[in-house]
Amino acid sequence: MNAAAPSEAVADGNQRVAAVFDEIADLLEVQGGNAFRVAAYRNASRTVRNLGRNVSDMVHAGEHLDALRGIGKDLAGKIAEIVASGTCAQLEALRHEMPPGLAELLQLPGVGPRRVQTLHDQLGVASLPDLRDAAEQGRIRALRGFGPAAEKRLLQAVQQQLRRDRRFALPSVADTVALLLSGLQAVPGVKRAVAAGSFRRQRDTVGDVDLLVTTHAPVAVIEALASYSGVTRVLAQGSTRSSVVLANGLQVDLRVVPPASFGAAWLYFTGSKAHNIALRRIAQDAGLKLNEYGLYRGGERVAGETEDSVYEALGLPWIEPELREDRGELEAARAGTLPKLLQEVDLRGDLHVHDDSGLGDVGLRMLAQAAIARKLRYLAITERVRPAGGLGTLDAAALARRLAAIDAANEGLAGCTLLKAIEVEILEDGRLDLPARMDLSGVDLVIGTVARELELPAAKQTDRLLRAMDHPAFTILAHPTNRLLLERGPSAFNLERVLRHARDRGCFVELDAQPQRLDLDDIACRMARDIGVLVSISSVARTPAELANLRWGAGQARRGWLEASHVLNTRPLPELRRLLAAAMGRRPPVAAKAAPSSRQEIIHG
Ligand code: DGT
Ligand code: CA
Ligand code: CA
Repeated sequence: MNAAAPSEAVADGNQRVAAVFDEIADLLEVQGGNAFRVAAYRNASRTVRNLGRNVSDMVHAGEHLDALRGIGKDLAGKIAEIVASGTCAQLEALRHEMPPGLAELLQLPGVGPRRVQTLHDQLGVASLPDLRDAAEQGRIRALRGFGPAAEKRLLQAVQQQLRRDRRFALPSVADTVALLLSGLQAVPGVKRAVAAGSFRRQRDTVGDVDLLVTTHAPVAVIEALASYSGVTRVLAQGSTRSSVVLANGLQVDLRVVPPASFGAAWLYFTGSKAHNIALRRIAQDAGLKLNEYGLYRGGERVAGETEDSVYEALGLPWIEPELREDRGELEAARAGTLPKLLQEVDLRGDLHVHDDSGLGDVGLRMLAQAAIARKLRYLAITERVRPAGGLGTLDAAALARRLAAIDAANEGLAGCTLLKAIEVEILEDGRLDLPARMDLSGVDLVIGTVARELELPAAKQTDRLLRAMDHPAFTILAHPTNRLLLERGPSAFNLERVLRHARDRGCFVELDAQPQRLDLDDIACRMARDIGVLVSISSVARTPAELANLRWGAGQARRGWLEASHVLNTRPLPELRRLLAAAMGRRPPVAAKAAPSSRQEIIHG
C-alpha cells in the first residue's frame, strides 16, 4: 500500500489544528468540563495529527471533514475556522476565562489539567506562588495522586520557574518570530524585515526577540507591531523603535532603520555584544568608527548597506551569525580559517528515530516517506530494550519480529534505507541493561542512554559512561549530558574524558535535537570537534513530523563550529555502514588506544 507522506507543510498545518484542540481539551479539563467533550477534542486532535493529508487543502477543496473519524459538524466548523485564522473563538474565550495563574501552572513539567484542577479545588492554588507555598507547607503530599515525592518535584519545578530570569527555548519562539516577520513585511513601504539578536545567532535560549525593519516610513511599522493581536503590553514606543510584550511574556524589540543602514544595523543588533565590542575595536584600530548606522571615516560613511560591506571594509570575510560570540571567530576570520559550517541539507540521514505509531509496517513506511520528503537517505528505527512505561522487555522474539518488519519495509522502499538500532539503558555501574546473551547480530547500531541516577558524583558518572562505551557493541551515546532546556542542568561528569574515550573506541556522541533537549550544546560540540569524535545529530522523532527537529540540531552544531565532516550522519550510507560496523567491533576500530577495562560477552552472527 501507499502510505501517505506527510510533507512538512501538511504536518505544520495539521499540527496547528491539533495544538488548538489539545489546548481546548486542557482548558476544559482544568475547568472540570464534561469528560466526553474533553475526550472528543483529544480524539479529534489525534485524528488530525495522524492524517496523511493537509486539512487546509481539504477545507479549501470544500471536502466534508465530518466524514473523518471523531469529527462531527461542530468540530469540522472549528477546523475551518482554525485553518482560516490560526485559532478559534472557543479557544480564545477559554483562555480569557482562565485565570492567568492557572495557565502558568499548566506549563510546569509533570502538571496536567487534572492536577491543576485538584490543586485548585482542594487547596485553592491559583498561581505559581500559591503552589510554592502549599508545597513548602507540605500540604500537597496528602492529596490523592500526589505523595511526598511528587510534592518535592513540584516544589523544585516551581522554584525553578519563579527563579528563572524568563528566558525562552529557541524552538518555542520560532513560529512567533516567523508570524511577526511576515506581518511586518506586509506593511506598505517595508523593504526588509529580519530577525536579529540571539534568535538569529540560534542561541539555545533567547531573552527577548530582536527584529529589524528597513523602510522610509517607520511610523506605520511601529503601529503595526503595537496592533498585533498577541501584544499585551507596549513597554516603549518611539519614532524608530518599540518594545512590546506578548501574552506568553516574551518581549519583542523592534528597530527601524533606513535601507542604507541595513547591514550595519543588522550587524549591531545581531550581536553578540562581545562580538560587537571586538569588532568596534578592530574598526578603531583602523581609524574608523562603527555604529548601527554604518562604518565611518571621519564624517563619511564607507560601508553599511550590507553586513558584507562592513566586514569587508574591516578586512574580514562575512562571519556566520552563529559564530559571533567572540570565541575566536574574529581571529579565524583574519587568518582565513573560519569553518565552513554544516548546513541542515548536509544531513543525509537520522540515526535515532522511534516508530511509536503502533501501525507496524505502515508506521515504518510513513517515517520513511517523511524522510524521503526531507531528502534523508537513511533512518535508524530504534527499538527500546526497556520500553517506556515499564511494558516489559524487548525479548529475543520481539526483537526478531521488529527486525523482520524493518527488512520487509525496506523491500518496498526506494530512496531511503531503514537501519536497525536498539536503545539500551546504561546502568549505574556502567553495564548495559541488555537481556542475557541477546543476539545483536542483526542490529546496525546500539544507542546507550542514561535514564536514571542522573545525579551521581561526577567521578562515578564519568566511570559509568567510560565503562558503558567499553561494551563491544556500544555505538552512540544518546543525549550525553541529560539536560532539559531551562528545566534541568547537565549531569556532572568529565565530558572531555568521555569524548576522548568515545573517539578512542570509535564510538560517537549524539546531539539530540528535540526542542526541549538540544544536548550536546554548542560548547560541547566544539569540544567534540577539537577532540575528533564524530557527532550524530538526531531528531529522536516519534512521529514523521518530528523529523523537523533536525533543524534545531543543525543550529547548535553550527554554533559549535561543526562542519559537515564533523558529523556522522552527513556520511553516505556505505561509509556510514563501515563506521558503524567498526564501532560495533565487527572490525577493529581505527584508533583503538585504550584497553577496555572489562569487555562484556556478546554474540555475533
Ligand atoms: P538575549 O536577548 O539575552 O538572548 O541576547 P541578545 O544577544 O539578543 O541581546 P539583546 O536583546 O540585549 O541585544 C540584541 C543585540 O543588540 C545584542 O546581541 C548586541 C546589541 N547590543 C545590545 N546592547 C549592546 C551594547 O551595550 N553594546 C553593543 N555593542 N551592542 C549591544
Ligand atoms: Ca534578544
Ligand atoms: Ca533585545
